[in-house]
Amino acid sequence: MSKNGKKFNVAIAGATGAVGGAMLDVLKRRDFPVNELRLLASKRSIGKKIAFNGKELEVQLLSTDAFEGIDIALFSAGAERSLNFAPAAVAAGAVVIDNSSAYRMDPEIPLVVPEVNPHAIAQHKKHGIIANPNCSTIQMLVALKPILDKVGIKRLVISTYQAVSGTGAKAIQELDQQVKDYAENKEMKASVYPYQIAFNCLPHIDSFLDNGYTKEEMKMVNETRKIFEDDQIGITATAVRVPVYYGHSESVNIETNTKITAAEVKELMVNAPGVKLVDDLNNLKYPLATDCAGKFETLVGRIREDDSIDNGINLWVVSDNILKGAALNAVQIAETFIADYK
Ligand code: 25A
Ligand code: L14
Repeated sequence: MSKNGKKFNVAIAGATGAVGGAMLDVLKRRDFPVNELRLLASKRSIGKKIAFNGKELEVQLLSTDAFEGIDIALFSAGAERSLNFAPAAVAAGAVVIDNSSAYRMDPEIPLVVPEVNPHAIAQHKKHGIIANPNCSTIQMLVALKPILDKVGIKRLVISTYQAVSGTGAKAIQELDQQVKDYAENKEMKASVYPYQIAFNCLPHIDSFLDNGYTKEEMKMVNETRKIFEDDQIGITATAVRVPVYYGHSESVNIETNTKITAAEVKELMVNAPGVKLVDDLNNLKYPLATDCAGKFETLVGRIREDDSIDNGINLWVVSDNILKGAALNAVQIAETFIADYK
């Protein structure tokens, strides 16, 4: 993976969070060529010890002078921290791979899914930052890329069913607590979300905008157009939080430019990088959130033609939002960067 066995000094900003913890795991699982690993978080976590490759590492404060000697800085501590500290990491000579929404729509900053647009990484040279897309967008585009290349895409109608882990560790605890309180006949308290999330569906992810959509829904519209380099694709989305811990599920209705059959789409999915076809109705095989947790692949199934239009296809797309939706995609960007763009 590394050129000439070279190893890199890697920092993780937000190392104690749901995504930061997964970044550590993914670096290990993919045998990323790490020399020094520096774990950074807020005051709350300073001194906390985390094991990596047999060594106990102490969490240090995320600050402007925390990046000396770092080659690659993976950020997942929220947009505000990225805006405050990514420039310092770049000034110290690191390339920043940012998981927040801070830089995604900046036209001078590449927004990358390695299976889809690895070539965009070349633009890192301008600002030293590469943005990691929104979780729901990443998994959808991994499934759509082969269809885009084969027949073109005119319009997408999306509904998402998103896990609480996307909001971070506190939301995982909130669902846990509500389920326990329900079982014990106690009152359920909501603090991370405005309403009870246990046994409920909230059509509300991130904040509302003036157009009536949520930011999460508009991320899918705008980030898809940027990554596919096509402002003409029609896209409309409804993003829903569901009481699932790990794994986002998505219903994706696609209008293609020219006809493609369900059988042809299945064939494409068998060969698509990062995709696992799970579509065997006779044996009740279809993608499930409970099957995607901990896996690197995006599961695609329920592939069928939409007969209400000339060129329509429906997909059900499921992936671990913390892995392909965040930590894995970030580490894959780092791998592509060191292999081809450093
Ligand atoms: O700000 P945003 O953009 O809205 O993002 C909100 C959160 O979404 C998650 C991530 O939460 C992020 O902070 N997230 C972001 N992108 C995501 C994506 N693509 C994503 N989730 C999924 N997909 P998280 O809980 O996973 O991680 C938070 C990490 O950020 C560190 N951090 C926060 N503020 C910081 C900071 N680091 C430096 N300076 C700051 N000012 C945070 O470290 C964690 O690593 P920590 O030390 O603050 O948290 C340690 C533990 O404490 C818990 N905790 C967090 N907040 C509180 C808290 N405990 C009590 N009270 C709190 N207010 C954390 O859960 C962690 O376990
Ligand atoms: O990456 O699920 O823009 O609450 C922000 C909110 C990811 C998920 C992002 C959530 C996200 C998220």
